[in-house]
Amino acid sequence: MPKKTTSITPILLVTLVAMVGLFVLSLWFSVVSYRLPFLIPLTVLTTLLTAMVATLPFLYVVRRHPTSLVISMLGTQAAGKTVYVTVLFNQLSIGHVGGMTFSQYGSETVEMVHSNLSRLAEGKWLPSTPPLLLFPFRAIVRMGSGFFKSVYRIEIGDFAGQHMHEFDASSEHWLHKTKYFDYVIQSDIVFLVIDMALIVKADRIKTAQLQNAFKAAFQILLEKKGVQERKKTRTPVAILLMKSDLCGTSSAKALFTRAMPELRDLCQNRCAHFAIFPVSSIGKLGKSNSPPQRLKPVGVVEPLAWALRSVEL
Ligand SMILES: Nc1nc2c(ncn2[C@@H]2O[C@H](COP(=O)(O)OP(=O)(O)O)[C@@H](O)[C@H]2O)c(=O)[nH]1
Ligand SMILES: [Mg+2]
Repeated sequence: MPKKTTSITPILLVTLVAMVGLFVLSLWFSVVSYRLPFLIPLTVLTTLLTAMVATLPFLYVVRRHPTSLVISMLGTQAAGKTVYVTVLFNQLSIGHVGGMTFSQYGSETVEMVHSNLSRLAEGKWLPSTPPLLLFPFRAIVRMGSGFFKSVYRIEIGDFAGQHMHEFDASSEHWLHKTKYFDYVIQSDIVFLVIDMALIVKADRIKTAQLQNAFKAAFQILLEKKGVQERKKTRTPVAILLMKSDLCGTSSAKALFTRAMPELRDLCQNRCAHFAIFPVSSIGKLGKSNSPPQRLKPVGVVEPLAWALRSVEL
């Protein structure tokens, strides 16, 4: 369990003292203004004030207690998920980025991020995540400041990802029957991960298959989450256009929309919070398509910042 970020006792004491004070004040007003015509408005006002003073500290405490949020990533194998989470965690731990203050949580996460970064620094890509293994990258994230500060304990589930056949409705191993899909259904935020390498190659058949697969998976997701037809899910859904460096981050969105317009429309129509983000975890490929000597990530933090702001709405 993470440490509580605020002790409740002094805040409760302050609330109690304030409530008693306002009660005495209200009594005094009532006695002093016994025959005055504004006795009732005065009493109402002091009662309202008491309620406000009593509520504010509780809101303050609630906002400072970490809210647990699970973020799931849905995408094909080798779409760039593990590199993305590694680089995201590294970016955030460097300092205050995108309005977020961040600390990795748990030794497994720290070790995994460290060993992944060392490998990338050696100019090697990461080994593919073993099938069926779900690795939770965990962190504490603080957003905002002062009274409006919120604290989240986030978990981003990294999974090997799906083979195309798992996205295929006619397959016995269809994605929605897998354990990982249960994790996606229960998650608070969903990242749909699109491998832009596929779209850049202009492989129309594979792109169309992938779009259909995502649409089917998304519809099952809505159904399992109990979102009625014509209603929108409150779960924030972001489409992450991975490897956008291959086409240029500025044109990735247009390219994706041209390649998968139905997926974009479906998400737009059925999600209360939906956004598309071009992402490049590395910035630019190094020699012979290896990771570059210096990572220059583009757009890795934005999806998380957006998602955390969206869950508040
Ligand atoms: N051009 C480019 N290629 C990437 C990027 N991130 C990952 N890759 C490539 O995608 C492969 C798979 O990445 P990985 O994160 O392991 O995929 P995962 O199976 O979804 O976890 C890597 O070995 C790289 O070849 C990126 O930001 N840009
Ligand atoms: Mg992986």
